[in-house]
Amino acid sequence: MGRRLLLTNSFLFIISLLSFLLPSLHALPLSTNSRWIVNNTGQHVKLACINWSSHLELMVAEGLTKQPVDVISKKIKDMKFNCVRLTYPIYLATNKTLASQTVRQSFLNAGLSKFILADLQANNPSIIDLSLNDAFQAVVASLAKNNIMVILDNHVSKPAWCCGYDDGNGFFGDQYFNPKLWIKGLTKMAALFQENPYVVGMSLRNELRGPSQNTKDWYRYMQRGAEAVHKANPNVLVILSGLSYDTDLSFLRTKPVSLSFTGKLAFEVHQYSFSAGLDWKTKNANQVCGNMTNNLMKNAGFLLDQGYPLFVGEWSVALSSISQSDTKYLNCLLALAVEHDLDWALWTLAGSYNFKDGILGKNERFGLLTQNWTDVRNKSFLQKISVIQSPLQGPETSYRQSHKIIYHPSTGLCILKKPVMGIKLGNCSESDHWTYTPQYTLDIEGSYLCLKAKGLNRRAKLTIDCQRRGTTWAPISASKLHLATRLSKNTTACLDVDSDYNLVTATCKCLRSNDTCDPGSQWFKIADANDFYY
Ligand SMILES: *[C@@H]1O[C@H](CO)[C@@H](O)[C@H](O)[C@H]1NC(C)=O
Ligand SMILES: *[C@@H]1O[C@H](CO)[C@@H](O)[C@H](O)[C@H]1NC(C)=O
Ligand SMILES: *[C@@H]1O[C@H](CO)[C@@H](O)[C@H](O)[C@H]1NC(C)=O
Ligand SMILES: *[C@@H]1O[C@H](CO)[C@@H](O)[C@H](O)[C@H]1NC(C)=O
Ligand SMILES: *[C@@H]1O[C@H](CO)[C@@H](O)[C@H](O)[C@H]1NC(C)=O
Ligand SMILES: *[C@@H]1O[C@H](CO)[C@@H](O)[C@H](O)[C@H]1NC(C)=O
Ligand SMILES: *[C@@H]1O[C@H](CO)[C@@H](O)[C@H](O)[C@H]1NC(C)=O
Ligand SMILES: *[C@@H]1O[C@H](CO)[C@@H](O)[C@H](O)[C@H]1NC(C)=O
Ligand SMILES: CC(=O)N[C@H]1CO[C@H](CO)[C@@H](O)[C@@H]1O
Repeated sequence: MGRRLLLTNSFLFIISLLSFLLPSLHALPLSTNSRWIVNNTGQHVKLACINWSSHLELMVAEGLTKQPVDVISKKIKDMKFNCVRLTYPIYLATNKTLASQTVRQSFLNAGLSKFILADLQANNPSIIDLSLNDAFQAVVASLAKNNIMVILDNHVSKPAWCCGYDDGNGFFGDQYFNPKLWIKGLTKMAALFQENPYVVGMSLRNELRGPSQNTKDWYRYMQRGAEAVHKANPNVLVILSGLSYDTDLSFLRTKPVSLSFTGKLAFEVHQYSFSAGLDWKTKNANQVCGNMTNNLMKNAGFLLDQGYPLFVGEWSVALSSISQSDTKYLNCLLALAVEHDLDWALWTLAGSYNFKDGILGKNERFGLLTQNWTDVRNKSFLQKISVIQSPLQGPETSYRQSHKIIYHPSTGLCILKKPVMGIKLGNCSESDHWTYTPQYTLDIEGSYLCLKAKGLNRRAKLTIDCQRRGTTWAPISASKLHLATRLSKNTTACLDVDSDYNLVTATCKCLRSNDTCDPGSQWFKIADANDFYY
């Protein structure tokens, strides 16, 4: 067994070495150019990541009992994610006794039966007898081999599911969260992957929270952590999360962080529907959406204007069955993500966990994959988010010329021209170049055509008669996502999509009522897109 271990280890080493020698597809390392993340030729690289956990008690990447690591990596690639937010506990880097245990021992120590080890053996024979530390590296190497970038996310100190308000992992100085040890762990992790260009970023600590959180210590330790990581590995982006479960970075508005380096700093924020309690279920969707958007911009989005990238490191809904209220949240968030072309990581890859809450293979309702990690749970969800997987905008000065797209989050599609003055919903990557004029008309660039309402419950069309009624479109309601036009002196209508995906104008819905009304079919976002990308 010792011999086999040695063999698998050197095999792994060669694989990793090979992957480092290959030129990377993305032209790494990454850096920042104002609010954009760019590659080494200055081109915008948008992070479209998926979370993959490796921070639970076993300290083993989830899913390895279900599928071979390479199969999982390839799946991530096939689903068009370019990056993984890979979570780990700091003890993996600081506690030798723990980290040098083999994966097999970790399962056995948790009292798990031989059956599950048989699954692990069958799917990942080259990993089962690696140390936890090497197994973590094997996962990173597999991702790198498949051209997937990695953001190492320090999720907790003591391995466990995150995040209790007062679980000893929440803030600097808490029972398990020794700041010195944390910096030591970050430094080790940064150094460990120094040679691997695919490790593009380190998110220093997930969801700070709890009774002892305060901004004074946030600056003190985050700045120290950032300097330590940068010193150990100047290639990685340093990503800082806020307070209150990473929903609040508002303190940075008046006091920026002070660091010795530039071009490597980004911020992270999390946004779930459940942060709003039951609001999405019981309150007016336009008001809740307006509220979420304003709060997110006020608490974190302002950083874009300050010239920092903003990474929405956790968001999503229970994909096992998307509820009506979650659909509203999702459409609202997608509109925001398109408008600002945000970087993000979806929560989560895992269809199930190796071992969680005392259950083997526990189902994850938020899992993008099915419980046995073989299929995508909801293909149309994946289709719907495909718009935000590619960059829409960027910093390239030669491509500054931008146009508009008219995005419909509920379908994930955009408004396109079709023959004989018609319009339809279609793939945003084929969008016409729209302009939104100061007179509120929506024109197709380089033509005399503009969007026109023909009457209530009738199809909208293109016209050359752009001075008339029905050709001005104003964003209304608390969400500003309805596009309203005046049909007659006292009739206002909203752009809508009928069940055949035709664009029509209809009575504006759900503007104020406090019911379960879903305005989704009437939500549109007029967003910037650079010619270079779209
Ligand atoms: C980054 O740079 C290379 C050229 O070095 C380019 O071909 C690549 O497509 C760029 N963009 C992205 C998004 O990776
Ligand atoms: C490291 O982990 C071992 C095994 O869980 C534990 O017994 C020990 O107390 C830990 N050491 C430190 C310094 O935390
Ligand atoms: C708006 O957000 C704030 C802060 O999260 C919350 O207290 C308030 O209830 C929300 N109001 C509505 C109408 O959603
Ligand atoms: C799958 O996703 C689509 C698009 O978001 C949604 O309309 C549908 O309800 C989802 N299906 C399930 C079973 O949740
Ligand atoms: C995985 O689950 C799907 C249904 O969710 C089933 O069709 C498939 O056979 C399962 N595959 C394996 C290998 O268990
Ligand atoms: C749009 O087209 C691209 C490229 O062909 C494809 O990857 C994507 O899935 C399409 N999106 C939708 C929503 O159909
Ligand atoms: C305005 O609309 C109402 C019904 O919505 C109608 O009764 C009224 O006659 C209209 N007034 C004018 C001036 O068109
Ligand atoms: C909706 O409910 C909120 C409180 O839940 C209340 O403040 C608001 O006035 C209500 N709006 C309407 C139009 O009833
Ligand atoms: C849906 C879900 O369980 N999300 C969890 C993901 O992890 C964070 C900690 O980073 C928790 O706070 C979320 O509840």
